[in-house]
Amino acid sequence: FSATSAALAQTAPTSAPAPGSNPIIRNKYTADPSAMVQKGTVYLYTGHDEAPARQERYVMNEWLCFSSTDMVNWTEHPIPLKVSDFAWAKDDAWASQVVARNGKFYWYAAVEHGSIHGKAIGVAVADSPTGPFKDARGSALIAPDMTTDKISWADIDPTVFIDAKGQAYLFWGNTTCYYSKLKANMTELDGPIQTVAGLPRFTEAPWVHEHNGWYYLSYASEFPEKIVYAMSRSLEGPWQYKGILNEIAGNSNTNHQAIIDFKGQSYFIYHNGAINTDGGSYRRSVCIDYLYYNKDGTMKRVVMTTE
Ligand code: FUB
Repeated sequence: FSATSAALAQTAPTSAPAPGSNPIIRNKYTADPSAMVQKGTVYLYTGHDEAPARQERYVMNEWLCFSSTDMVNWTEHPIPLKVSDFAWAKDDAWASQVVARNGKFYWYAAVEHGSIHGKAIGVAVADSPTGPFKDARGSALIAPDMTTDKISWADIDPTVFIDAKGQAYLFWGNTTCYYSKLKANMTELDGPIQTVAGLPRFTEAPWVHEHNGWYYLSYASEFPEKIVYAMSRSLEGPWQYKGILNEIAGNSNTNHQAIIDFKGQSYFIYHNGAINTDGGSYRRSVCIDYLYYNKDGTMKRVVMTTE
């Protein structure tokens, strides 16, 4: 990615850091990014695609953490969280998100449950954005329930948003998008699990963010996945579908996005399978491009850049 190629429809503020070349992490395969801004630093959390070349299935045992103050130079931190840190889980360090509250950092992560068939969502907690993180509950926050779930991977891809009144919401899901309030302790649901309506062709990867009084719920749609989005004035809906934000990710069946504002510029963080000859759906790489809004609050389509 380069600052010049970003100038598609608008120009970034001159003070806004331009992201480095895509993919931004090259020493490891990284997937399912989430990001958090804390005190002038961007913390990037990713899954780690460990599948060897030509092995066409996920091998994901841990999550990774990188930080940057300029969106170009990324420091990798010691591995902050592994599937094995959740004693009740057995596999699949899938998508996750870290959020800050009351001086602590809560990491919501999808894993394969160890004793119940299906995917589950756990939550780990730390005093620092870089960890070490420890299981905050000793059990799944969302456990699979095959009496109600139509698929064993229904409970994946958590995203958490805390509104201006301090109410935290957890969104997640595959095929159906769910949400529930979280208690202030961030480790228990507060009320029933609800279904999000108004998200056509929802596959997975919800990400909720706010910008100028609008809430945005972006998600991966169909296969190969493109990122689409809906907008609402309330986190509880109704959500109004707005269409495509980002086309199919190069050489990867999945895409998965995070959206942040940093130093006056919005960024779209995602993954594709573009890095060298071994890259692909099971060896993905995180990329970053600028994100721009229209005057009516809709988002301009993000065109992937590769340099
Ligand atoms: O990385 C495993 C799964 O692939 C994620 O949970 C989905 O969002 C998709 O990216």
